[in-house]
Amino acid sequence: MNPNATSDDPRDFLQDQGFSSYTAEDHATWARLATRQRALLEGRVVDGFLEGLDRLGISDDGIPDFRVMNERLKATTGWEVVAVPGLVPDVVFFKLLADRKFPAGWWIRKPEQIDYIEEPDVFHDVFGHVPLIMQQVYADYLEEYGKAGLEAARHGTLHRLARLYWYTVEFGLAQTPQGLRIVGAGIASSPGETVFAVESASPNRIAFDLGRVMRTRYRIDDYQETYFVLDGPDAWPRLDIAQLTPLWRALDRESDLDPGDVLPDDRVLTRGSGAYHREKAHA
Ligand code: HBI
Ligand code: FE
Repeated sequence: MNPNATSDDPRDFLQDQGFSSYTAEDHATWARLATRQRALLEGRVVDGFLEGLDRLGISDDGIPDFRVMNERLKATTGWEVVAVPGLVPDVVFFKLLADRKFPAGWWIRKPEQIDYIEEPDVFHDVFGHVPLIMQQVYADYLEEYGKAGLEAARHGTLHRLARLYWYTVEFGLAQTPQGLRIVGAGIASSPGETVFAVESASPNRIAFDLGRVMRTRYRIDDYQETYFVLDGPDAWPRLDIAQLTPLWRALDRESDLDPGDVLPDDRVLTRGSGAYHREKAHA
């Protein structure tokens, strides 16, 4: 898929978005996804997300032009979206984030894949991820995540960073004065999970704790059994390298947790019924 799979130089993976090559069908796919998602997100996503979409000029009409979006993004938080062909190696991903560059797939799913794709496309990456990068605290968190990732690569603790990303950037929720809201891009770009994560009685919703999250395995094949909830829409954790190293050392003495586990020390906001995954397992 990429020109040089063993390279850890980000420059080997960057491409041009090729904005003028999108077809009318490509733009129509974006329009269908964005229109549906924006309606579902109203009242379920943090306000900053919808503000970010508007301030970036991300519309329901068609795929955004990265050049236009980047002018606004750079002026606001100093970030930039760069086009990549698909998943890039972990170290490349971390280097880009540490340099305030967000890698986004430039391609878009085909109409027959409208609800399921295996690799992130421009809809997931741009509609799902980029709006919150207009918020300073989130922009700083992502940069710190990239720097922590480079450190984790040296310590052999990449899996802990991947879990943190999964349970915050992809599948995070946040407590807000208006109630529970979505902050994760994996939720915000999925119609089914947008409703499930906020409203279903099935999943656990547990107050975010850095060490707890780094111990917890996740499922990539279905909705999450547990969501971790930030204490506010801006309550992204600080990732201080000096504190992460001893944390990783302590976690190595503890067992990993399964996605549905609930511990006596957890601050449980909703104890899930587990019904959704139980029914699937017996189907
Ligand atoms: N590459 N393009 C892209 N997008 C991602 O979200 C991504 C990636 N490479 C690695 C990765 N994510 C994660 O596994 C890291 O957070 C560990
Ligand atoms: Fe993603």
